[in-house]
Amino acid sequence: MLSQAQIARYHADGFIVVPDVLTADQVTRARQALDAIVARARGVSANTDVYDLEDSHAPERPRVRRIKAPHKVDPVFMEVVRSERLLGAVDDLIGPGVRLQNSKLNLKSAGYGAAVEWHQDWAFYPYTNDDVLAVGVMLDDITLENGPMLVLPGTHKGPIYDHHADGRFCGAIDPVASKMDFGNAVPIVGTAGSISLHHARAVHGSDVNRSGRDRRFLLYELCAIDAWPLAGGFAAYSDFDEFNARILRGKPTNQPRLRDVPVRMPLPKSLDPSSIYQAQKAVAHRFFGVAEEAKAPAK
Ligand SMILES: O=C(O)CCC(=O)C(=O)O
Repeated sequence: MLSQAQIARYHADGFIVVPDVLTADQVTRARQALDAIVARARGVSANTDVYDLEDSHAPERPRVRRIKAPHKVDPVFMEVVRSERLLGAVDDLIGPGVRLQNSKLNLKSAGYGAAVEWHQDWAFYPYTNDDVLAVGVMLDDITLENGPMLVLPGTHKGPIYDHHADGRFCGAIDPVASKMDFGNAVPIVGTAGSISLHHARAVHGSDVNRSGRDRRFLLYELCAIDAWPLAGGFAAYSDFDEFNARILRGKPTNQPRLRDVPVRMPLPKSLDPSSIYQAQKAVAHRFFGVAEEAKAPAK
């Protein structure tokens, strides 16, 4: 599926964008399923197993920032991750054999969609080896204006940064304390139906969507079958049967492959492990803003 140049670029930078992976029909059906799920958020007043709500959400005027595990909510999201072209690209980078850990759909709605502070996915879910990546499926055209994900090239080969605040995991890198230079971050842009693939150790984040266009981004967390969760990842499976049922290609194994990889445990857990947005509120300094419109109404 991928060219040698694309594979080399992924290993050098820690991410690539591949245009036109989904069919137009798949994009349409994924959007329709998403619209139906969001419509059901009317009347919901607090975060659930499905909805992560913006601070400015109100039951009569729903504002959803993330659908949690959409592959469990509508079959189209399982169909998308199983599609030959998508899995072919993943296989070229971490195969043969791949397991789905989880999925999430960040809505980043026009005008207020929440930022995600800088972080490494690996800080949330370290594994026994780092053949672990996330596929981002663009359900809208993503441009510089509507809050694209930003990735720092080469950071997948570096350290795991501190994602703790006051001794507790918060899922964000403090931009002041870390003294990191975010100046050369690369925006992940493309047309609807394109995908990105980023290494679990790559530092990334994204700003508020201040544009007039939604930026719906469907993410799948995927790993080599012989990569075993050390922390975090186990929460995505109810038991060993589900762990194995989530294999998309290849056969189960009980022999993890161990590699010399840097790990910091995401412990003690954040006060709200079910929401990256809530967890990141604990970080001492933010890099990205909060839209005035998105703040919780004064009580
Ligand atoms: O939606 C985005 O731009 C950021 C995605 C991300 O890093 C996450 O949800 O963990």
